[in-house]
Amino acid sequence: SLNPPHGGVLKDLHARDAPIRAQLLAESEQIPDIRLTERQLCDLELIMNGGFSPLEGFMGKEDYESCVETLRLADGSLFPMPITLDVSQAQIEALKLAQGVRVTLRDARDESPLAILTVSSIYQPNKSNEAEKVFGADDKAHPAVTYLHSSVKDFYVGGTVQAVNAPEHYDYVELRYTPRELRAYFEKLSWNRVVAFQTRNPMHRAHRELTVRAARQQRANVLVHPVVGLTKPGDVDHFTRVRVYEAIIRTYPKGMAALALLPLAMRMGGPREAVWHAIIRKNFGATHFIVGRDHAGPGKNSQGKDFYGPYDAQELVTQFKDELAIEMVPFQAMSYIPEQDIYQPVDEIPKGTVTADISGTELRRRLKTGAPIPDWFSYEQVVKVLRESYPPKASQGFTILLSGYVNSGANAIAKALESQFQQQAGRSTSLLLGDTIRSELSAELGFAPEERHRNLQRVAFVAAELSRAGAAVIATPIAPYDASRKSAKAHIIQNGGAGGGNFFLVHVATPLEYCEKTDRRGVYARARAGEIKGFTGIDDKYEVPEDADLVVDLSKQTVRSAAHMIILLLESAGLL
Ligand code: PPS
Repeated sequence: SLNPPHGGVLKDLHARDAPIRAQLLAESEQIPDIRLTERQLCDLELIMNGGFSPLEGFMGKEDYESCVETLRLADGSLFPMPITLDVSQAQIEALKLAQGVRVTLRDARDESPLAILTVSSIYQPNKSNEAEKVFGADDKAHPAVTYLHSSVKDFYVGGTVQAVNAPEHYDYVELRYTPRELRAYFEKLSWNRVVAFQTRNPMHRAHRELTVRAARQQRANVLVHPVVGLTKPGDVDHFTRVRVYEAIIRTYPKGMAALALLPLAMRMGGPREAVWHAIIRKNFGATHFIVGRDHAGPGKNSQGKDFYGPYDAQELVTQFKDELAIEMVPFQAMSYIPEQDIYQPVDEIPKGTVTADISGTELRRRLKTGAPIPDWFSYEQVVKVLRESYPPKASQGFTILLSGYVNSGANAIAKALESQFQQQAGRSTSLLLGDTIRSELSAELGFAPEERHRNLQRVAFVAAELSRAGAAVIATPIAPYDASRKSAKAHIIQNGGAGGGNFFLVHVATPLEYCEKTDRRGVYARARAGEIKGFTGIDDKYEVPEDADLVVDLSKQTVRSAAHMIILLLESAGLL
């Protein structure tokens, strides 16, 4: 039969509170409420469905202190990760939080009531101590420590919760199983021995081989149980990863493996996190749990050293093995042996054998350049999914900002580029000409510094949206201010594409006299005559960019040659 939950009883609060749910729902509308952060939401979901058994709420002062200092709750049961609900002083006052007070915990996305918390204690954590004890160092290079100091509010409120609604999910609903559902699934298939595999990364053949191997060694089935809550900043997004897992699950021997998604907010807490992960998998019914080398590792600390030793996690899980009652299976690093076309555990490969590996860095490089990713490393379907989410440079969108005086020729260059891009199939091209933006997006704005700034940030917003969708964007506002250009650039890099948007600043450095001399519309004449006030170059500044990727000048070169220089710039960046 299946592995009993941690502490013996599955704390399925939805089932427990079902008989009084209508009453709780009615009460939830009458009492003060707290809107949960993303992380609190993940935690609450697992508190309510029993994934965090034996917890029945957020930790009160005693449990918290005991957990931080001893990895145990106040009653002695093993639970290594503090699960806390942080609030501000202002919230405490506004909600009149005090022992015995009941508050509704709401989903911030749709305001729906999820649970009612009965406050047992309100306390101020020592964050530095929490960082030291739980994560090993009060070092901001650790993502959870940064989170603790910069996002976590100053007080914790502890208390048990009563379940009203599970948080709603709209993605991959069919792959989300509660502990109760997963247990029923295992029961139905007579899966009495289940090896759970934790992951926050795309899976390739080596992962498939090591889990198959673990399953065969243990005569067990495999549960691929990836985290889709919060993982390490910079990870591949879970939408992409789940498509990868769906592809990889089909490569397992028939009937061996199942895929279920875990809405966990990881802390990257290494050894403590590994013990926590084991507890969670036990609650979901697994009997075995694969613990990786540097399991849930946060990377390097501010001294450039790893936060935890490579085997610390495995050692800590082993140390608690009797209490955990879920068997630790050490992750066996696998290497490919081309000669035999098989994967073997690295520690079983005889010295001198030729092996092949592709590192994470090398994989990212190949995705970027579109270089082939061999079948022995991954599966065609997996690579296809990754390439869709991380298109090679040649199919990524980009933004070119042509900045310069009025009548610098930026528009002519933009139109020349548009023709050249249209000649090459593949991307759609968007021209954001200065006057189009002014009439379509910024009609109410004038030319005061703040308004010019706003105008450029709107350009950046639109450009980033289009670039992310794969378009070639050419924008030609004057963009006279350095700080405004820099924030536009930052926005586009941040939002203009999966691996970072592509942005180029081209300074159209046609001199003012030349722009003025060739101005057939007479705008400069009107500015000189004082009919237009605060005109760029006349009585408003143009800050020459120090950070242009390219400088062109139509007093010295033709539109064709300027456009060609831009084409060569894009070509050298791999975009054409
Ligand atoms: S900015 O600084 O980037 O917001 O300027 P931009 O949006 O490119 O607007 C330039 C067009 O507005 C006309 N115009 C002025 N330009 C500069 N300064 C002032 N005070 C000003 N007032 C109006 C300018 O002639 C540009 O029009 P087009 O038709 O594009 O040449």
